[in-house]
Amino acid sequence: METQRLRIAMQKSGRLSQDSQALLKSCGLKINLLEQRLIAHVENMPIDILRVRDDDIPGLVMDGVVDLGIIGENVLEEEQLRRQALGQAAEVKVLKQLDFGSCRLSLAVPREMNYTGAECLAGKRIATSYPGLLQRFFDERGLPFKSVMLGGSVEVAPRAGLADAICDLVSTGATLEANGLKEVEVIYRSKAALIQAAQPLESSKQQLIDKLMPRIQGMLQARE
Ligand code: PRT
Ligand code: ZN
Repeated sequence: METQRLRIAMQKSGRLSQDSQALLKSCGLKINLLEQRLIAHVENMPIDILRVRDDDIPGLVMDGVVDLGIIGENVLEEEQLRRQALGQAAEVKVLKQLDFGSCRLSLAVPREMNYTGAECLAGKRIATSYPGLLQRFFDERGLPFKSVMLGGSVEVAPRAGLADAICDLVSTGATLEANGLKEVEVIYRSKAALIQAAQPLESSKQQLIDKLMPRIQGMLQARE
């Protein structure tokens, strides 16, 4: 196994894939991602790209299985909260916040509800895929609530009678609107970020990262 190749994890297919790939290409990495393979070798640099579910990326970086990752801050923060609750190591270095993947994690309630503040939801059932971030929001306010964990289709939970409210990602708000819901609190604002394992890397890998960072920085500035 060639351990000296830098390993970068990115989302295989989803909202972050195209932009992640474009960012790496703009830094001069020659990547051929046409094949449906887990690992893509960068042709012109000692780098391997791992293409995985976005949810797996924070853990892979925290455990040092890969050296860098491109991930939504929402997913990173949620995994950190989950690991911290279990007393597990959850450190990563955030090298750079990126300019894509913008969204917010928000509380939403049925349109007809007379919402006057988070207290309205005290003791209520709230469906979410982000139990850690939701818990933190309610803990900070000293309010009790019941978490309903759903991996997907969170927005249909109130109509299906599974929950009184939801806590889900929003970008345009069209999904909430289509499901008769209204956004009432933003609990977390997120963008994609480039993260690095907390453990020190072999010097050749670190030198490569140090060479790539100004290019990424330059790219981001150019399109500001
Ligand atoms: O398969 P894999 O696990 O890798 O992908 P995924 O389905 O878990 O994630 P994906 O591709 O949907 O999202 C990846 C990341 O993109 C998220 O973790 C966020 O950081 C970011 N992102 C940005 C979003 C959105 N915008 C977004 N709008 N992620 C999800 N949504 C969904 C939201 O959950 C809701 O269903 O889009 C809907 C709301 O959109 P609007 O425009 O109707 O408000
Ligand atoms: Zn996911």
